Amino acid sequence: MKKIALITGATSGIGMATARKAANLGYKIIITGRRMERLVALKQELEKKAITVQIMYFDVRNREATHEAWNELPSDWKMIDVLVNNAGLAAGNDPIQDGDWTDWEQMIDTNIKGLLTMSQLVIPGMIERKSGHIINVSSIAGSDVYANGNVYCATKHAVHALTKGMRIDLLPHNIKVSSISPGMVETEFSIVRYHGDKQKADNVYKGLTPLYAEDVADAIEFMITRPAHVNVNDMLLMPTRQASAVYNFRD
Ligand code: NDP
Ligand code: 8X3
Repeated sequence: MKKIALITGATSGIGMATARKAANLGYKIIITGRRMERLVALKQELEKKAITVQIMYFDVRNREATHEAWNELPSDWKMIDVLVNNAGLAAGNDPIQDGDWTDWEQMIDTNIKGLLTMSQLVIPGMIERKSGHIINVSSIAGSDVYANGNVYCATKHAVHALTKGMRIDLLPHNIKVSSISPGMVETEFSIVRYHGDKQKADNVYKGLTPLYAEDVADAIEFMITRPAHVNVNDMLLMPTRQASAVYNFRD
C-alpha cells in the first residue's frame, strides 16, 4: 500500500518543494493552504505524474475550519504516514517596543497553535497504527535570536520545545518526531515578513546565495527515507554564506 504524506503550507516555498519530493518518492499526497488556485495547480501537476492528491483548504489559525477539512477527508486518507508541519510565517521585523499585535498573533496562531491543531488531528491514527513520522519545520530562529526577530524567534523556539516534547510523549507509540531548522531560504517568506515590500525582501538575499526550497526538501527527503530504527532529531541547514542567524558573508 502506498504511504501518505500530509504537507501543510504546500502552496509555496518549502511546502510545495516537499510535496513534489514526496510525490517523487511515491507517496500519496495531501496538500494544504489558503490559496485554492495554487492547490489545484499543484494537484493537477502531480496527477500528470500519476500521483494521487487530496486538497485540504483551510486557514490553520482557524481550529474549527481545520477540523472540518480533516473531517471531510475520506477515512483511508486519514492514515497519515508522514506529517510535515510546515505552514508558517514571520510577520514584521520590529523591535519589541514597536511590535504589532496583529503580526504577533498571526505568528503565534500559525506557527505554534496551527502546528498543535494539525498534530492533534493526525497523532491518534499514528498511535493506533504504531507508526508515523512528524516533521516540524523550525528554523535557525528556533535556537538563535536576532535583533527584531523577537516573537518570530519565540515561535520557532516553541517549535523546538514542542518537537522535543512530542518525541518524548510519542516514544512508546513508535512515532518518529523530527525538526528541520533552515537558515535563509529564498521563498515568499521575506515578502510575507515585509508585508509585500519586494525591495526589502530582495535585500535579504542580496550578495549571497541563500538556500532554495528544494534544498530543504532534499533534507526532508533524507529524514523520511531513513530506516525504521533511525530518527533524525533535528537538522540545522544553512547556506554556505551564513554562519549563524546574524553572521552572513555578502559580496
Ligand atoms: P512561504 O511564504 O513561501 O510559504 C509559507 C506556506 O505557509 C504557504 O504555503 C502558506 O500558504 C502557508 N501558510 C501560512 N500561513 C498559513 C495559514 N494561516 N493557514 C494555512 N497555511 C498557511 O515560506 P517558506 O516556504 O519559506 O516557509 C515555510 C516554513 O519554513 C515556515 O514555517 C517558515 O517559518 C519556515 N522557515 C523558512 C525559512 C526561510 O528563510 N524562508 C527559514 C527557516 C524556516 P497560504 O498562504 O496559501 O495559506
Ligand atoms: C527564517 C530564517 O533567519 O529569518 O526562519 O529567522 S530567519
